[in-house]
Amino acid sequence: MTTNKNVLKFVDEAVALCKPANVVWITGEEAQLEELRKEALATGELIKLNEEKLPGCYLHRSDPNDVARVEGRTFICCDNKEDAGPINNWMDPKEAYEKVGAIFDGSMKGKTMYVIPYSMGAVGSTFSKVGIEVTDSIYVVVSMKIMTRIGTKVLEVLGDSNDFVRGLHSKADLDPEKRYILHFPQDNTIWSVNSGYGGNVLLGKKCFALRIASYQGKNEGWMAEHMLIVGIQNPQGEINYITAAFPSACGKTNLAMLIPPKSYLEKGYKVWCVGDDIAWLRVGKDGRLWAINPENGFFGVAPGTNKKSNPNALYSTMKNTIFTNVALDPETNTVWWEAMEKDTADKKKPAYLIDWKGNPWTPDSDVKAAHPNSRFTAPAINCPCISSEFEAPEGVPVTAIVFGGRRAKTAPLVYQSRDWNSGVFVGSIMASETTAAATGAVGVVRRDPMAMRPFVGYNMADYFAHWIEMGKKTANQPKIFNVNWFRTDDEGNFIWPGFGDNLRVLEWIIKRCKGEVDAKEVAIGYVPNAEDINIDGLDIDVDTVKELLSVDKETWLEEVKGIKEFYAQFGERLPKELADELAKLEANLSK
Ligand code: OXD
Ligand code: MN
Repeated sequence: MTTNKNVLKFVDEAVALCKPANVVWITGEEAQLEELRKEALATGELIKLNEEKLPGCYLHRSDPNDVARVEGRTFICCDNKEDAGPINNWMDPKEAYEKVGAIFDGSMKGKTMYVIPYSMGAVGSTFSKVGIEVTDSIYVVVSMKIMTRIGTKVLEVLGDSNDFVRGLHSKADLDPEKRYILHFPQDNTIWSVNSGYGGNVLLGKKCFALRIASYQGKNEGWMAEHMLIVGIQNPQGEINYITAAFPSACGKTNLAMLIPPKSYLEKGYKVWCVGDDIAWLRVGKDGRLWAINPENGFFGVAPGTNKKSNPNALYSTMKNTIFTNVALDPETNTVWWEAMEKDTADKKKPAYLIDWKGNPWTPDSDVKAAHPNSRFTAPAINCPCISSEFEAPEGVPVTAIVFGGRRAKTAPLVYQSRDWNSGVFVGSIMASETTAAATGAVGVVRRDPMAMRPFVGYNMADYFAHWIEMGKKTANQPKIFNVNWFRTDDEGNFIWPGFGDNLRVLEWIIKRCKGEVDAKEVAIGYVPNAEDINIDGLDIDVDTVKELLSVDKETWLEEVKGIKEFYAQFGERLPKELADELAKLEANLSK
């Protein structure tokens, strides 16, 4: 399929190591993919769903011990430990190749090896990058078809170049003790073994488009970020693009596809989704930051998604989608997950289902029908509000960057940073309660700078420095904000309605960027005057908005202590600009 010597050498080496029975190159043609789906149906790797109700859709169940990203077993393998930094797990590359090479050795005996050429970003765009993933999993092949652009056309664009990311994946025995997700940024290489979970094995996504790409971006002068990209069209037809970084499973897909509140729809507001998880950002000729979504599909969290919370996401899953670890309704041969009952007339859960592990389930069962991190892998073109710029080779210009986390108290509904560097500081101190997207305890507050804690492929302090550098290179900088949709009252109920109503906050953000609205300066930056957040048609009053926007000095002084502890681990490598911002914050709070 190619004469590219570098690609052939990489595949030959993978064959020599994994010793598959045969090798199949993925061309991207539908006939080949259909054959593979049939094979997966025969082995039970995929289950065909109701062709009338969910055409082209399949259910996949991963091993119950393999349902989320494994941050504890994810490593950055670079020569110097200090270059991986204090947040990442580090392994010496030589040791890693030896140790994990022994696990790969013969792992595909009797199996087929699939070679998937793929492009992150539109094929052939100067912003895009090529990867080759070698895998023994049909689930990976058919999912990569949805999440990236694959096949012969990618090899054609690559030509003789050696500029591609080498990805090697084997399910091996799915042994959690021998599960490793390794990144070799200096070699443009990813090794993933003993897992079949999307975030660990669809190597174009977290492994390449964030961990390896963040390293490439640092060296090449651009940024790879864990951000959605959304376009907000006002009644005059003008579209402003916002990128937003929230930790995993904190509502990026919902914000990227939000349906405006009724009064906004009536006025003519529209929302366009460019991406829901990853943005690659570069400085354009006009001095603005431009963003592309390198992905081709959505790997969204299923539970919680329904016709009310995110109709666009739900609609996106109605055809050519792979569901993983959701429940099966055997009567209709369709899928189900928690919160689907919330938008039905009787609000009742189905009487009988097969749960995500394949066991019988009724509403009386004391387990969830779908795994909390069950997913849909859906083509982006299915989304009713997909942006006309989704494939634009140069991407879209960014008006505002928004950071956010899941915080019950501390952070106000929205605030604006004073300038670029204080915005970098705001991103660097992000904290959030953990979710089911990664293994480990759920609901524990941890620092998750720029929502990139699990995804920076090098030292986090150098990553902060790269952000500061990018600010210097960007003549027309976007403004930087922080939002928190998750503030709770004393009874623990969310105060802000969230979902579509978040547009009310985005509207204020855009007005700020255009200098159309004033704000109040407080210790942490600028907060809105409560009257400037449009609450027409909402059940809350101005006093509640004031509460949502309040900044409690004592809570923030505690926060400062946490930030100091967090920063301390970076030692001398922490950019001075951030230390200065922290000192400023502390001084402001002590006034
Ligand atoms: C994801 C994640 O799957 O962040 O997007 O875990
Ligand atoms: Mn993500």
